Amino acid sequence: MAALQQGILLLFSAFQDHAGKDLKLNKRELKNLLTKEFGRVGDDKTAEVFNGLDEDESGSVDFEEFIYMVAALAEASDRKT
Ligand SMILES: [Ca+2]
Repeated sequence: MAALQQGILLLFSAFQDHAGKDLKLNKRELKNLLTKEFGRVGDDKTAEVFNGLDEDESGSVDFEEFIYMVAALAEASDRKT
């Protein structure tokens, strides 16, 4: 399997683990995901990230919106090295 395809499947699997049946993250689910993947995250930071991700202001973060966060994080960590 191509590396990119594998990466996307991993991302989707992490997203799916937290998003539940509706495949959308609410604020609590996003906090769980951030805590699991990045360590303890406060409510203020969660709200900040959530509001930044919820492009269409639907009150939830879908996979497409979630991908933007991953891309931004990848870019940020790329700059550090
Ligand atoms: Ca949304």
